[in-house]
Amino acid sequence: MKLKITDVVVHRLSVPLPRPVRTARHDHARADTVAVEMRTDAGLVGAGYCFAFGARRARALAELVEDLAETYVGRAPAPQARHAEAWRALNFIGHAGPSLIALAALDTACWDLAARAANLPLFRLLGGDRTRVPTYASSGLWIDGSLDALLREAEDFRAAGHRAMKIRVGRADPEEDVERVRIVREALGGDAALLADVNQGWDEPTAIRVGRRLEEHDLYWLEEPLPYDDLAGCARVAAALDMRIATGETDYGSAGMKRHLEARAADVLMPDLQRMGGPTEFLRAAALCHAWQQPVSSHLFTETSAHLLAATPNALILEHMGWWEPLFTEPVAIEAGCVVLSEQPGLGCALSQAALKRYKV
Ligand code: SMN
Ligand code: MG
Repeated sequence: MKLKITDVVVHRLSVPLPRPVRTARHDHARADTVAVEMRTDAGLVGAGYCFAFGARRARALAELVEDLAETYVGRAPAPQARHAEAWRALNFIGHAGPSLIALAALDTACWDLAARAANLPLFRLLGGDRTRVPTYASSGLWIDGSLDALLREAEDFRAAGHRAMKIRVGRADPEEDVERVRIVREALGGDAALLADVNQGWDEPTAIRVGRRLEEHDLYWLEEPLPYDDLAGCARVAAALDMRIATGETDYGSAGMKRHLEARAADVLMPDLQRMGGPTEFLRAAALCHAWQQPVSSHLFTETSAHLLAATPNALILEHMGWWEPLFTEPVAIEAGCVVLSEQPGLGCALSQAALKRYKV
């Protein structure tokens, strides 16, 4: 069956966060989201989204999505081919920043469509057959929570089926970071992992000094210790510390991940689906990591990243961020520390029409 994309509907949404995101770098209460429905003449619909913190920034993204959608409409949902054309169209304004973020929504929707057209879940279309991907809870343990709140959230995550979770560090007083990590780590006991994210909040000497204290508390990894583009500094931190260092979420495209690998910036890279420009480049980034014998993780975008990691042999762990769950007809299923992939075609979930109305701006 030859399919044709007939229409791309772009929805501007404001999704309230259950709790404001507070890290060494973020303080936001809403995810300003651009959702895409890619429609075909056969009635199949593919879904994708991208987002920014800030309504006007999201409006700019929506403009770019509308513009790039022209390279998809009237064509077959062949994601590699459409991505290559959109990439060429972006050459002048650049292959980083909002260009790639906007492309990600379309590339995701196109892969969803391709899998639906093949009547396969996306991870099977990509050649995977793992139906469970280890995951960690990320929608909480923010930098500003009280100790009581941290312990309650950790309990809630465990009750939801998680066996790993991420705390944010990088407070003005690093002694408080060490104490908060110690207390949460102790409360979790032996069968749950704790990750810590600095969100670029330290300089190199602080990262090495505080990192040494934190590694006494058995962290699964320490994330983004330095400003994201200080690759040489991050490499020195990774070499100085025994625990895993993860980074990469803030850089763009597989070229960004290549720079990280060449600099040996970290032990694990965590490409962000929208900063990659969608699944096409995410998979290239994962393959580059494979060639460098490095594990790969993910950042946000759990619905899609779960499929990509399920089809990636060097995948380590998936970030579970529940912010966009209200947009979809099906929640992502979690059991015993893993996301369980659906056997439904495509992403296994669709945008909910009621949610598109509720969150419309
Ligand atoms: C993060 C980044 C952007 C928004 C929210 C949270 C954080 C993470 O760095 O890794 O989850
Ligand atoms: Mg992070």
